[in-house]
Parts: sequence; C-alpha cells; structure tokens
Amino acid sequence: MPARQTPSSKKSSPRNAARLPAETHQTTEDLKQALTTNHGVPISDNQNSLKAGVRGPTLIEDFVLREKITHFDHERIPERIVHARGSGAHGYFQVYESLADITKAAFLQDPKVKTEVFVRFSTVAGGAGSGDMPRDVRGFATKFYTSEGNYDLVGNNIPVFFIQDAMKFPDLVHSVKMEPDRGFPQAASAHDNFWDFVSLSPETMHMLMWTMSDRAIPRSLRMIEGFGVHTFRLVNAEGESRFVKFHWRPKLGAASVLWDEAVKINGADPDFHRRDLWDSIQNGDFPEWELGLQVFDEKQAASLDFDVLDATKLIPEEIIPLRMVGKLVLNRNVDNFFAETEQVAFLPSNIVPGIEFSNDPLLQGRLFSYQDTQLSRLGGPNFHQIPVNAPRCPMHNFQRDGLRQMQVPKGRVNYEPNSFDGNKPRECPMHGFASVPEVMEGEKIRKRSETFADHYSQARLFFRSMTETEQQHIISAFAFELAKVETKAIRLRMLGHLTIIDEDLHAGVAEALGMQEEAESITPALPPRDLAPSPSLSLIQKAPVTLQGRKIGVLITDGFDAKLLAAVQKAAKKEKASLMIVAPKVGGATDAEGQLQEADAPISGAPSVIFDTVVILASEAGAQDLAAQAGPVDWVANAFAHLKFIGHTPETQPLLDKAGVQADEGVLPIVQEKAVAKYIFAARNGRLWSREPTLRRPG
Ligand code: HDD
Repeated sequence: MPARQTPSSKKSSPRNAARLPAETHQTTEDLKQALTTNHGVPISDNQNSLKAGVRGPTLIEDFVLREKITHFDHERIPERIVHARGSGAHGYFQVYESLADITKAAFLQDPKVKTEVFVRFSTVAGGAGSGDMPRDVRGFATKFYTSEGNYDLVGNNIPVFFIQDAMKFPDLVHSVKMEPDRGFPQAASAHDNFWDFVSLSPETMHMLMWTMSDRAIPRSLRMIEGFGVHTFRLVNAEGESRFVKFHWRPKLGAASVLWDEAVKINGADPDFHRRDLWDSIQNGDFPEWELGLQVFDEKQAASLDFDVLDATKLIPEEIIPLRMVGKLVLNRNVDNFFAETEQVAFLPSNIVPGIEFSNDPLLQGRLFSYQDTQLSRLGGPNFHQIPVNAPRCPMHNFQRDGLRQMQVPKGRVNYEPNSFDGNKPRECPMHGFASVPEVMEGEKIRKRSETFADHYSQARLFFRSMTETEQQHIISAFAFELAKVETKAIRLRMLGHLTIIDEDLHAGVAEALGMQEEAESITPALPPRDLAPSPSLSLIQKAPVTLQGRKIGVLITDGFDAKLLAAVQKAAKKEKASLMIVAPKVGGATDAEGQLQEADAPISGAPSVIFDTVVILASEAGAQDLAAQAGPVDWVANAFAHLKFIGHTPETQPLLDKAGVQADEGVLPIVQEKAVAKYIFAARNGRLWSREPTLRRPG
C-alpha cells in the first residue's frame, strides 16, 4: 500500500504553479477574467477537490466543490406538465395599418411601430427531452411586449380543442401522457388510456380529426398555422366590443411530413424542428407569419349554428373571412435556452386594454391555471422579474417580497393610498385596463350548455373538406393508433364514433384494422348535420408551389459532375431553398476532374427523410458501389416512397433500380445543366401525391 500522503502547500501542480501571486490579484487583467464562486471568490483550481492528501478523503470545508455541485444538483426545474418540449425565438410584430376601428390596443395602432415578441413552439404530450416529431398538437405561444404591458396569445396549430370545459383538462392530460404504472409510451397518443378517455368523451371528436390529420406532423415550425382557439373580444376607444378569433398564417405555407417520415426523422434527428428553426434564423431566413382576424358581432355569432364559446368549434373562413392585419417575424435566436425558452411563462390572463376574454369555460379555467403553474415551476410569485418575462414598459406597484425577489424597492411606502411620495404610483382610470361592462345573470349551476351538444357535425365537416389523399392519411392514422390499443372494446367504441362522423371514414379504418361490422352502436346527443365543406381546411388544396424554405439533399459520389452540382446550387439559391451535400463519407467526393468536394454529411448521417427533395449526381462506378450497400439503397428507396421529386444523372440508374424506383413524372433525369431547371420546376410541387396509391394503402 502506498504511504498515506499529507497535504503539502509547498508542492504545487503545474496548474497551481500558473496561479497569480496574491499581491497582483487586485490589479491584473487576469483577475478580472478569473473563474469565481457565485459569491465572487476567485477559484485557483477547477480540476481537483480539496482532500486530506492526494489520495485521501475529500474535506467538507471545500466550499468551491460544494457550491458547484449544489448548483448543479438544482439545475433542473420542474418541467411543464404539458408542452414541456419547446423551442423559442425573439422577433417583432407589426400591424399593416391602424386597427383603431376595432381595438384600442396600443400595439395595434401604428404601422410604424415594431412590438418586440418572444415565441415558444412546443409539442404537448412528451417530456422536455422527447423527440420533435410525434403525432401531436404544436403549441404556438406569443408574448408581445407592448407599451401597455405584456399580451400573451397562447395558442396551438389546431383551431379547436379536445374539451369544452377546463374541468376536464387534468383528465385529458393524464390520459394522453405516459401511463402511470408503466411509464410509457412517451410522447404518443397511441395507447389505451388516451383512446379510452376520448372514446368516452364525444366532445373530443372534432379535434381528433385534426390530430389524426397531417396537421399533427408538421414539416417545420416555420410551416405551421397558429390559432388563438377561443373567441376573444376586441374593444375600441369608443367602448364598442366585437368578437374575434386569432389566426397565424406562415409565409412559407403550411406543410407536413408523411407519417413514415415522422417515425424515421425522430430517430435520425430528434431535434429536427428545433434545429430547423435555429438554423433558419441563424442563416438570416427569418420565419414569418401573418396575423389574421375573424371579427364578428353578437348578431353574427347568434346566426352561427354552434356556440362561439365552445372551443371545440371553428368558424369556417368561407363564412367569416380573415382580415390580414400584420406580420410576425422571428429574427433572433435565444442566447441561453434555459434562461429564455425554459423560463418563459405564458399567461392567457395577460391581456392589454383593447383585448378581452369571452365566457368560454375552457378559457376561463386557463386564466387561473397558467399563473398557478408558474408558482411551482418557477419557484414563487416573482417569475415576472425573470428577464424574458419582464415587461418592457415601466412597471410599478406595491407588491413586495416573496421567493426569488430580485428587486430592491426603496422607501418606506408599500401601500396605497399613501400620503408620501406624491401618492405614486396611482390608479389610472382614463387609460388603465377596465373590462367592458357585460350583464351577467344566471343560476349558480354546474351544467354544460345545450348549445355545446353537437359533437359530430364539424368533425364530419373537417373530414369532408379534405382531399382524398388527406382522407387516406387520416384513415391510416386512426388505424395506426387504434391498432396500438390493446383493449378491443375501446377500438370498437372508437369505430362506433367514426360511423357517426362519416361512413367512408369508418369503413376505411375498419378495413385497415380488419375489424369490419363490429363497431359499437353509439347514439349521439345530437345527430350530425351536413355542413358545406370548407376547402380552406385542407393543407394540400392551399399548398404553395415553392421551394422557398425547403431543403434539397444532393448526393454525390466520386466522379460526379461538378458543373451539375454548381447548377443545382445556383438554382437552390434562386429558389431561396437550402442545400446540403451528402456523400458516402463526410470527407467528401472527388469530381470527374479529380477535385475534392467536401460533404456536409455522410449518407448515414443525413437520411433522405430530412430533405424535401433530392438530387443524385452519381457517376457510373459510384452508383454501382452504392447499389451494393443497404444504406444508400434505403436513402433512395425512402425518397421515392415519401413521394419526393428526385433529380438524377442517367448514370444513377443502377442505384434507382436497386431501390425499386419506378419512372414517373417525379423522377427526373438531369443530363445537362439545362435539365436542372425542369427538375426545379417540378420539385416546387413538394410531393408527387399521385405516386402514393401505387405504393401504400391505409393501415
Ligand atoms: Fe395550455 C401550457 C396552449 C388549454 C393549462 N398551453 C400551454 C402552452 C400552450 C398551451 C401553447 C405552452 C406555453 C409555453 O410554451 O410555455 N392550452 C393551450 C391551448 C388550449 C389549452 C391552445 C386550449 C384552447 N391549458 C389548457 C387548459 C388548461 C391548460 C384548459 C388548464 C385548465 N397549459 C396549461 C398549463 C401549462 C400549459 C398546465 C403548462 C405550462 C404552462 O402552462 O405554463 O398551465
């Protein structure tokens, strides 16, 4: 056994030897840069704990070690009970013209004013470390730092909600999150508890149609729509009040991935959405949305065949069109994920003069819940002082003290009215927030309004407004999710609901499950009505023909034609698309002239699922080499199966053959540079939907 060593202040390690002499501490530049404890004490050695002998026990007096470990132990705060996984960014909002006719909200008056915003996008069911691509709703929460205080529009990418009353929210969330005994599945609605709850709650039917649609697997956070969901009120300076529904429309158009892609993207790049948002802002391609308003009065509300206070209903744009009033631009990534994206606290109760709530019972519950949840999540009542949450306008009142108090209010006065300091701050009857008077009368009662009773008409409306392709995707999604449900009775109950929504939908799902003629018979509270279809609900029907914001994957092999690559790069730039060069190895490939072209990623690190369209610039030998390997063959087969437009050199053919690629109008030979234009023209269409029925059927 080596002899026990005694501490020696004389022997110093090389690191210690570099330490500054004590007498120079106060003056050198080095001290200004020194690593310190949280209390400002310079640290001499950040590698070793303080021990009794180099091989002896660690001393409890090592305050440097204890402080560092204690802080680390408490680095995590409770994650959000829902919407735990999120990605945020800064930006601004600007109105196109004054909205003084409908609202007195200060930030909606002057088109010259840019209002600072922070936006956090999120999935709902998964934990903070879950993947970006589950089938799920996406949160779209915006904090406007207005000159009259913070306004938070806390919405989703789906315009309706699962439930009508906040009383059901804990049940809904418990049912969708991982099952409490086994702790799985993570970030997935495809399990018994969720489908048990929803199949026992007919009010969820409309939202289910949306979550089983492609809306729940978006291509990019830059390509989602956003909705305030509830009916709110706008109030102008004359005190006139109107109802409003808020809509965000992405400049790049709304787009989705296919389910098979979503599954594979989650494995290939679980941060797919977060990375895409970060990269595009970093590259100066700032994501943009337009704000659209559906404004309507009490009379119009009364003329609708549903209740505007029911969050499971939408107002078709064909009935009340959108007024596009301004734009939102995200132009700055966060400096620190935790400080900003994690600590941001959105409160639907944050409204400003000119915007008010409605009596939607789901919204009313939210007004309490968000404030409450921040108390435990952010550790007390002073979370508004965290920089990302603090208003940018002056803020003063007499609320004091509490955990995490960061301010040092001066003076002896902490009450109002007072006769010191000119009795400031004071109430402001002229400009302060005052609710628009509304007559309230009624029995104290726990009851759902009869006007909330129709649970199926809009579910049917949604399904029937889709293209055939989208309908097939909905059928496939129901079949996938219900096939994961172990309890047959739940599947049969759900099939019973589907028969009420639409017989073709039911037949398609039953067929895909192999469970025809077995649906449970369910009697709806109100039989559904046939409503006029709303084409604006379909993503495919309004998909823009563009490559802007999309990503082109170019696969090269040794011997590739550099001129073709340059032509594709030039075209991509013109289209405002991004481009990534993929080669068998990340080191790159040499062109026909023997010049090395570095790659952005190897084939294994950049599967074709992460691209919107692909170009394969293989040489004959390169194609043969790739055709002999499963990875590259999958790369190509997936691009084809995911309905992508594929540009390729004629030499690529052996690889295409091996991957089972059939010639169709989405597979475009690129013989010379001129042919690149033809490929680009086709690729703007996004996907070749007509290929799909030849490749897969629902299930
Ligand atoms: Fe909620 C977070 C959106 C109903 C209770 N919700 C949260 C976030 C979004 C939404 C986008 C994440 C905010 C962020 O990024 O920090 N929630 C909605 C929408 C709803 C909705 C659009 C219906 C129209 N939510 C809803 C109800 C309740 C809650 C009915 C409770 C009664 N929501 C919460 C919460 C969360 C939350 C538990 C978790 C973290 C947080 O609030 O700050 O309080």
